Amino acid sequence: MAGKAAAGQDAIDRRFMAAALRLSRRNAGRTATNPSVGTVIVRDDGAGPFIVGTGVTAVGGRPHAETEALAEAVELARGATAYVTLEPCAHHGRTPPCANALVNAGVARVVGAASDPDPRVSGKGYAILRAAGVEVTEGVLAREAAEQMVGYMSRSLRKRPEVILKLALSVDGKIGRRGAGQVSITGESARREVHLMRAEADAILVGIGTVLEDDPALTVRLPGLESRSPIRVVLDRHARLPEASKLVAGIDRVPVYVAACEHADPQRKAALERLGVRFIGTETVDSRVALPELMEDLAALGMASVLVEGGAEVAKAFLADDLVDRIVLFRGAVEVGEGGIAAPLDEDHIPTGFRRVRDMRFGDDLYGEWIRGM
Ligand code: AOF
Ligand code: ZN
Repeated sequence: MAGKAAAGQDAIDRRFMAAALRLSRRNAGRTATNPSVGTVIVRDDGAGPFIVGTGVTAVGGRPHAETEALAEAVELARGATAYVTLEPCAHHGRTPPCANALVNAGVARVVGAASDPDPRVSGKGYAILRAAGVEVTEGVLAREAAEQMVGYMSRSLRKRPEVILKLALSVDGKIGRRGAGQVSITGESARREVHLMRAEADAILVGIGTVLEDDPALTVRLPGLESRSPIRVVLDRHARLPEASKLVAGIDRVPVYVAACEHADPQRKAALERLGVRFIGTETVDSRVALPELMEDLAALGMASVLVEGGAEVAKAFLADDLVDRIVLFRGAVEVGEGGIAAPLDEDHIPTGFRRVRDMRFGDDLYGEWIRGM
């Protein structure tokens, strides 16, 4: 294709890939250890392109997106173009390879966004397609796809989850008040946004200080999304987690992991274990839980993204270990005043290497988001 026609096809490809990426978000956070992939199958019989099948990686990770979309398109997939946000798989896992399924369905062209770093796939998916005579275009909206699947990419390539640091700052730069329990810094719509962030993460992490101060439940409490609460992780080197905490109370519905050090009181640990608490990450540095190793442990458990929600010391530790990939700051309109706990960072003190990618407003609260390349 040359000139105008190629440019036209380019625009069409980007449009349908954008649709596939939007679609893939539907199951984000619910497909571990698989990424949530989107597939859109498109035909053009001369009167312009139209969609004949769509699919998203199913909850739990299987079936894969391509299989779902092909099941919808059936015979109409013959001669069509499939837009996939991730290179189609090439391995016989618990499902047959998607690359073969696309070939068998008679798909004429496959447009892919991100390449799959999984060594069982990496390049082989596209190779199967090409060997069967399918036209392949790689890398359409690749950056957007990689950003959307950053957790999966991080877990595959770095053996650790994506770490998102979220902080809510009062107008006077505080994140709470000592001895005051949970202080409301942001309003209702910002709270809903935080719950959405939780729903898309695989784990939420806080320090024991926050648990003792706030007794948070750390669950998703949005109508319809209650079942999407990620596991909860507490940095608690002495295993001080109270048996009567809300975290323990909700343990049957959402697991609680405690990262304690090997010197923690074995009786405390046993008591918590009897209540269902699981212990991880016993490696320590200067008698603190070693965060890089803990992140590796979480990745090994299948966690691709961790939302760090507090408090100040925990945030500082993650920043000091250079483990933060994304920073989200909410700036509320409330003043905390006397006794306030100073925020570990603010909009004017974002570490170097991060770039601002989003600015939003939730009611009276401001939202800023910064990311750093992997
Ligand atoms: C696809 N389409 O929708 C997804 C893919 O355990 P399995 O057999 O499901 O394989 C997991 C791998 O499959 C995962 O590491 C990644 O390479 C790929 N994910 N591939 O063709 C999909 N979710
Ligand atoms: Zn597949």
